[in-house]
Amino acid sequence: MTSIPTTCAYCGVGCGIRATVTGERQVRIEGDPDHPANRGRLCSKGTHLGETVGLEGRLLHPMIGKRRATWERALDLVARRFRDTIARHGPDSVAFYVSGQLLTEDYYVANKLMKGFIGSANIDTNSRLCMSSAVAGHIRAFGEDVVPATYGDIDAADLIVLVGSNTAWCHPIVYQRIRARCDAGARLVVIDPRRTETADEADLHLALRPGSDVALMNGLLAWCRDAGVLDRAFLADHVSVPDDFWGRIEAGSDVWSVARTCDVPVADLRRFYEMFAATKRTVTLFSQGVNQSLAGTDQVNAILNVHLATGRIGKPGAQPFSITGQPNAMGGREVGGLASTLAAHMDFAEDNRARVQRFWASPTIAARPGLKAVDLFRSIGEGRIKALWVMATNPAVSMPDAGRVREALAACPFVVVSDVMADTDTGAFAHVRLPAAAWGEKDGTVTNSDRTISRQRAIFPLPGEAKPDWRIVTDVARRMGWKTAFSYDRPADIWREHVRLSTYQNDGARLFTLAGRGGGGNADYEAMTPFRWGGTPFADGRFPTPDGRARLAPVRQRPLAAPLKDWPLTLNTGRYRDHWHTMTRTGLAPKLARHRDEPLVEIHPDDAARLGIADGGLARVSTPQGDSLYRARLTDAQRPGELFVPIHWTDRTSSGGRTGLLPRPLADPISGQPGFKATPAAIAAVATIWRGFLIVAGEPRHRPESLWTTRVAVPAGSLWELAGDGDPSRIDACLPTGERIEAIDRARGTRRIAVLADGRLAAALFLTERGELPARDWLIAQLSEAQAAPTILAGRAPGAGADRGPIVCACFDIGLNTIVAAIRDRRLMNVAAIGAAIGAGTNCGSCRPALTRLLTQETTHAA
Ligand SMILES: Nc1nc2c(c(=O)[nH]1)N[C@H]1C(S)=C(S)[C@@H](COP(=O)(O)OP(=O)(O)OC[C@H]3O[C@@H](n4cnc5c(=O)[nH]c(N)nc54)[C@H](O)[C@@H]3O)O[C@H]1N2
Ligand SMILES: Nc1nc2c(c(=O)[nH]1)N[C@H]1C(S)=C(S)[C@@H](COP(=O)(O)OP(=O)(O)OC[C@H]3O[C@@H](n4cnc5c(=O)[nH]c(N)nc54)[C@H](O)[C@@H]3O)O[C@H]1N2
Ligand code: SF4
Ligand SMILES: [Mo]
Repeated sequence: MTSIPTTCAYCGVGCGIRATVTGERQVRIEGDPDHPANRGRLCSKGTHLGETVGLEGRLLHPMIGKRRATWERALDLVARRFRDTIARHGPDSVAFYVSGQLLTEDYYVANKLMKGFIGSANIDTNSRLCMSSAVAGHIRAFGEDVVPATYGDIDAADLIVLVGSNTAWCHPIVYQRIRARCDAGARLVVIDPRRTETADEADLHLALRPGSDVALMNGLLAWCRDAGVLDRAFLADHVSVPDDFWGRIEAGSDVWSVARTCDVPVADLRRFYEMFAATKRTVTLFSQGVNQSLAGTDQVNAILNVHLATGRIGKPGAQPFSITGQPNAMGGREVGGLASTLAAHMDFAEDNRARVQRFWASPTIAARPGLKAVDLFRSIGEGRIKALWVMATNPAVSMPDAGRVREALAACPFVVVSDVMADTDTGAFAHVRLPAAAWGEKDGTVTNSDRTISRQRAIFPLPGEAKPDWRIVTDVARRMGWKTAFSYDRPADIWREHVRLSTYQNDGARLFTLAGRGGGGNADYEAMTPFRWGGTPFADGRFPTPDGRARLAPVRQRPLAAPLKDWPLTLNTGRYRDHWHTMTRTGLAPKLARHRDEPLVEIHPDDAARLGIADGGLARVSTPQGDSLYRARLTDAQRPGELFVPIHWTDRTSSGGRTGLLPRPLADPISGQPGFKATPAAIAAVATIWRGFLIVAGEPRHRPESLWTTRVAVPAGSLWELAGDGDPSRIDACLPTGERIEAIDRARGTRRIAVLADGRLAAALFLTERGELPARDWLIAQLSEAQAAPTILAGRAPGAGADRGPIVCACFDIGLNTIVAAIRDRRLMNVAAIGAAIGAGTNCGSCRPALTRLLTQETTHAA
C-alpha cells in the first residue's frame, strides 16, 4: 500500500497528510512529516478525516427540483438559464457565490467565466465574510494583498501576540508551534474579550471590550513613539506617513484613556506595551476578532501601523501575520475571486482590465467591482439578480441575517447549488443541484496562511456521477458558447494558465508571481511538492505601491455604542474545536461530535443570575434580526454583558443554535466584511417541562420534534438531545419497531424505553421531568454490542461504572471525569504526566490547552 501526499480538508494552516487507502472508501490518515506546515502533526479534525469519507448523505447525481436528472439536461438548463437571463437583463443580473473551500483551479475558472466572459464582477465568495478586511488592510498599507509572514517567523519570535484569534481551537497546529516557541522562552499575549483556551495559557490576557482594538493598537503606537522605539530610518526610507498622522493617533492614546476605552486594567495594558516595546522579534497574528467587525479594515491597519512604524516587518520573527480560515482562502485571493479584485492580484484599473482581457482573449471584461456578499444577497432579495450559482458554501446558514438571505434565495428565479452533500440548508432553495467531488476525490492546489502552495490529490475514484468543480464550471462555460477559452482537460491545464497570468506583463510591479512553476508537463504537476511564493516580501523595504513605500493609515477608534435598552447585551459568535462550519463533513465523525454536542450560549454568571438563567437550562437569544434557542452555560470566561454562541448548527442538525439568523446585515464600509462579532442582543430563559435524550442505531424513524432537538453522530447511530413542554409520549413514534422494555415513573415524570432487535439495542429513549439522566456514553457504546446489557434501563453497566464525563481527548475518547480522577489519584502535575498515565493529549494535541486548564483547576482546588 502506498501513501498519497495530500493536504488537509479544513483550515488555513494547510497541513500535509499522507493518505493510505485501506479498503472501499476507507483511508488511513497520517501527518506528512515532510510538509513544512505541520512536519507530521495533525489536530483532532485532520486526524479524524478518515471518518468523513463515507458516502453517507452525499449528492451523487444532478437534481432538477426534486427529480434526478442527467448531467446533459442539468448542464444545458444551467447554461440556458444564465444565457437567457444575461440576454434579457444584462450581465449584472447574474451572480456566482463561491468559497475558500474550492481549489485554486476551480476558483480560477469560475472567476474567468464571470469576469472575462459573462462580463460582470458579480462573483463574490465566503472569503468576504472571512478575510476581506485583511485583504483591504493589506492593500491600503502595502499596495497589494501580501502576507509577509511565514510559520518560520513564529519559530524565531520572542513575543507572540494573538489578536482576536482562538488559535488553540481554530489553527491548532500553528498553536502547537506557538507553544513550542513559548516553551523555548517566548512570551504569549492574547487579546480577546473571551478567556478562551488560547487565553488560558497566555502570559497575559487582555479581555478587552469588543470593538476597541483600534484604541488598543493606537495606544501601543503612541507608547512606542514615547519609548523611542520607532524605527526612524525605516520610516524615513520606506514608509509614507500622512501629514496629520501622529496628531490623529495620539488623541486619546494615553494608557489611562486606552484602559478606560478597552476596559482593561492599566497595569496589564502597560505590561503589554512594555513587552512589545522591548521585543524586536514580535509576531502579531490576527483573525476573525479583528476582521469580522464593522471597523475591520481599520483594526487591521491599526496592527499594520504598529509593525510598520517599529520596523517589525519583513524580518525573521518580526511580522504582522493575518492567518487564514479556509484551506484555500489564500488561493482564492491569488486568482482574484473576490468581487472587488479582478485577477492575479490586479484590480479594475484600465491597464489591468486591458491586460487580463488580452490574456484571456475574452470578448468582454468586467468594468468595475461587483457586489460584495451582503449587497449581493440584498440585490437578489430585491429582484435585481435573477440567477445565482452557489459553490461550496452554505449561505443560508453562514450569512448574517440569514433569515433575509433565505427569503432572497426563495424569491430568486433560478438558483444552482454545487455541493458534495445532498441535503443542506442552502440546497433546499436550489432549482438545480450539482454533485461536486469532495475532499479525497478532487485534484488541484491550495495556498495556506503562509503562502505555501500544496497539492490536494484524489485518493478515491469519483463516486456516483460526481464531478470536480472546475469540470462543472468548464462544462457550463462551453455550453454558453466559449469552447476554446474553457478547453481544459485536467487541473494541470488550468494551473499552467494561472501561472502564466501571474507572470504576464509583470515587470515586478505585482509581487504575486508563480514564475518558473508552470514548466514541465502534467508529470511535473503530478509530482509538485509544497513551495512558497513570494520569497521574503518587504525584506528589502520595498512595497508594491507606485512609490515603493508602505503607507501608515490614520485610523481612529470609532465611538463604542452604549448598550441599547431592548438589546442590552453584545452577541459574539465563533467556533468550536472539533466542528467545522455548518458541519456537513465533521458532523459525520462520531469522535468529533462529542467535544461539544450541543450549541451553547455562554454567559457570565452575574448576567445569568439577574435574568434567571440556569446552567444547563434553555435560553432564547434574540436580536432585531431574529432569535434562536441555545443551552445556557454559565462561565466567568465571558465578560459581563456579553454572550458567545457557535456558528455550526443548522436546520439539519438542530431546532436551535441558528446563529446566522442573529447578526445584522451590516458590513465594514471599506472591505464589505460583516461585523459578526458584536450584535446588540437580548436573552431570556425558556422553561421546559421535560428533558432527555434518544440514542438510536442509525437514524430514528423520523426526526423527534420537540422544543429542543439537536443531533450528533455517534458510533453506529445518532444521539438526540431533547427538551420540551408538550406531551413527551409523542416522541415514542420516532422509535424503531422491536421488542420494547419500559420503565415509567409518573412521580418523577420519567420515561425510559429501550427497543431491542434480536437482542441488540436499537434505541433508548430517556426522558424526565424532575429526575436525573444517566451519562450518554455507556448507552451509546451499547449500540455496538451484539447483546444489550440487562441493565439497559438503568443506563449504566451492571455494578455501576463511573461516568467518564464529556469527551476532552477526541483521539482516545477520554472524558473529563476520567482525567480529573487521574490527576487527583495519581497526583499528576503536568500535561506530559497525564499523557504518560492515560494517553490523553499524546496524539493530535488539540486537547492540551484543556488539560492545562484542568490541571490549574485541580491544583487551585487542592490548595
Ligand atoms: N475548529 C475549527 N477551526 C476552524 C474553523 C472551524 O469552523 N472550526 N474555521 C476556520 C475558518 S474559515 C476561520 S475564518 C478561522 C477563524 O478562527 P478564529 O478567528 O480564531 O475564530 P473565531 O472563533 O471566529 O473568533 C476568534 C476570536 O475573536 C474574538 N473576538 C470577538 N470580538 C473581538 C474583538 O472585538 N476584539 C478582539 N481582539 N477579539 C474579538 C472571539 O471572542 C473569538 O475567541 O478558523 C478556521 N479554523
Ligand atoms: N455568525 C457568524 N457567521 C459566520 C462566521 C462567524 O464567525 N460568525 N464566520 C464566517 C466565515 S469566516 C466563514 S469562512 C463562513 C463559512 O461558512 P460556509 O462556507 O457557509 O460553511 P461550510 O459549512 O464550510 O460550507 C461549505 C459547503 O460546501 C460543501 N463542500 C465541501 N467541499 C466541497 C467541494 O469540494 N465542492 C463543493 N461544490 N462543495 C463542497 C459543504 O458540504 C458545505 O455545504 O461562515 C461565516 N459566517
Ligand atoms: S490544523 Fe488541523 S484542521 Fe487545520 S489543516 Fe492542520 S490538521 Fe487540518
Ligand atoms: Mo472563515
